[in-house]
Amino acid sequence: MFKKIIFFLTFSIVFCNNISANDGYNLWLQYRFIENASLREEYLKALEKLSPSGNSETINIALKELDKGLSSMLGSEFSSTSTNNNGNTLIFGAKANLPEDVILQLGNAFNEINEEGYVIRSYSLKGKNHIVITGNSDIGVLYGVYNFLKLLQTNKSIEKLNIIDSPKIKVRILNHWDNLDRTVERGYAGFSIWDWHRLPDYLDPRYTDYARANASVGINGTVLNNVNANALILTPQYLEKVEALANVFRPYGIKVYLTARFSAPIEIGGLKTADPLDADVIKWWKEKTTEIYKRIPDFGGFVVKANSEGQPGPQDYNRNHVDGANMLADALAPFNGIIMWRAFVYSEHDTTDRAKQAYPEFVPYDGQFKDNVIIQVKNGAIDFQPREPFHPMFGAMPKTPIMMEFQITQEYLGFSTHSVFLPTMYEETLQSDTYRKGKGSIVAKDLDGTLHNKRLTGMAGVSNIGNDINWTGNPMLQANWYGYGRLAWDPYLSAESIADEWLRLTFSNNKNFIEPVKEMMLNSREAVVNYMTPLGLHHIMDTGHHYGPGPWVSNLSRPEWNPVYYHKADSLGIGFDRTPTGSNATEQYAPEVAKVYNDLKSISEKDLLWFHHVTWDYKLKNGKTLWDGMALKYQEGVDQVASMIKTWNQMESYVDTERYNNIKMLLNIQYKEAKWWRDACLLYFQQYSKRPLPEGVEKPSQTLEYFQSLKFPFAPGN
Ligand code: GCW
Repeated sequence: MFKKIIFFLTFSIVFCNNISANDGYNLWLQYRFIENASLREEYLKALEKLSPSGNSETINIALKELDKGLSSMLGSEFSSTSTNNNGNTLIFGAKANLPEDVILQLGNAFNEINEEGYVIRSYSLKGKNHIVITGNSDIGVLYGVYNFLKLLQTNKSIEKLNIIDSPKIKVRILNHWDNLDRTVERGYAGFSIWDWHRLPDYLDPRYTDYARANASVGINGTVLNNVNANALILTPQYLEKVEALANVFRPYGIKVYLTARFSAPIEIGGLKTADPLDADVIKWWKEKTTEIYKRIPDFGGFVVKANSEGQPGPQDYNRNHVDGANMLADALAPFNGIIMWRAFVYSEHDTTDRAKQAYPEFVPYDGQFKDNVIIQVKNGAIDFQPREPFHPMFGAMPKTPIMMEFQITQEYLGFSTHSVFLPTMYEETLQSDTYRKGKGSIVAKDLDGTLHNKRLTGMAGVSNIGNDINWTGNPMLQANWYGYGRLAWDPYLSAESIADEWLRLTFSNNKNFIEPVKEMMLNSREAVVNYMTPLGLHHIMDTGHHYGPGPWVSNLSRPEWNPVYYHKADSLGIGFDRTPTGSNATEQYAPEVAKVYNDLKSISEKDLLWFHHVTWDYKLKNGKTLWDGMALKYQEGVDQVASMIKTWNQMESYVDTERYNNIKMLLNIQYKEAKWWRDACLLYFQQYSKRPLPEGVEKPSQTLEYFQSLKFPFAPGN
């Protein structure tokens, strides 16, 4: 008996270790051993020798990654140091470093890719079958290598390869809302990964792993600090630390950017003003920029949040966004740096409809910004809600580069406890038709420059990364970092393909796992919309931290800080009238779009209460009254989470115990909170609708007073 136990324990330790311990740190770069022997054989045969061309740090990283990935997937039979000159070879390097006979195999391919693109091609020479991974730059090669490894990770054939791919967007960047004290604004995965105190001398290996993960999905920039900026980041004491990070990231093709606090000339420069037209201010920024480039020759540039939520900006001096952005752009231009000027302007002055604020501050100035300015626009006109119609600025500034700002961290979507797959939401915005140049003028085309022929293009994602061991506070949410990166590379990708690929890389290639979990992911965003803000409701989260429901909040000093401002529930009905009978925000869209939004017959019910105030008895398309339909949507959201749990509970045998349990516990919290949202919102709105809950909707477990009494003084991310 004793022997049996010993045997069992040894067996478990030796053979089951992999399955039980996986903290998620390796993200989608799991490189699981390929169990299928014939597939492994095929790969081994094709990879008898690795042959790097060029000797930059980037090419060494590519070699190390291949070694790591292939040894782990193919086991001890694979040798990265084989000198077998007669074997089938994987050769990788930039065009400039490839041997002539290999270049000949590539024909026109180099003309079809841009500076960061790559080519993966099979070819035969002297009776051997080789594969070449190449590009116009070493970074292109590195991207190619990651994509080649992905083929093996997803068990694809590598026999007749001919892959040509380039990023469609130039600036593919993460925005960290990280503060110098390591707190993270709207961060739900622990503290900041930047250990400012120990930088520059202590280089946490996480910095390298961060760069590696980003490079593997094509992200090529990072803004290290919060848009609610601290000017100290621009002082020598911090620039030295920024420089150390830039040195780590450089060989991975990642540029460093910083946020620039507009009042920095006063705060750290000793000037009396930050007026963008003041000669001393202009000089200060030029000198500051020069100082930065001395340390970081490939510094990317600045992001600026100006005149929004109390941040300083050019309007403090009666100047406008053009004056502010162009002044900084001039300072950066000699070094090829760019200014990402945010359009999230949310000032105290216009309270008729917050959704309308940005458009008049920017659109009339189209064509006046310098070439190295790009306007960074959130996906919707309010603020990262579970569902927002696309921002009317997309497509509306033909002469001004416009970049997307998506939020990867889930400020309004349940924090990192809720498993919401965001690429579905990103896809919805990217595919939205602006009609600015007729039908088919989708947002993605404004972003990749093809709609209006723009040179500078970009996409920013507000990071969900923290110092949690699994990076994102929930292994499922790694998919949002991954998916964001993939869409920044190619904004036309489908959320479905991203989910499929991510699941294979991260967990398993088994279709009994992939199919149900993929479906669960693809439905998860609609679920959160349903249990939080169905039918176009928005911004009804609790004050400040935005955790949980707070539709009753009405006591904050500015009208548009209060949820009641957004839902406008009264005895007659609910919703924000943004049509010509209301705020007329719809006039900011192309006429074709405005027409659809204005008309109750044509508007999608998903956006109904965003644009219309309708009566409680308004008939929905399914014949139900608005009240009944809304209540049923809340219930549907709860039921969707229940079904996510059911799906996940059947996946135990495909996932390591650690991640399985981790996700399971989080889904259970999500379920509890979905019910909380449903009950609190329905009880609150019921005071106005004065109608009973329809059949099929569960009775609330608590009173409205109870829900209103809940307080969360230490909710994270605030
Ligand atoms: O969504 C709001 C957030 C703020 C954030 C702001 C912004 C960084 O509540 O925390 O500030 O947006 O995007 O600037």
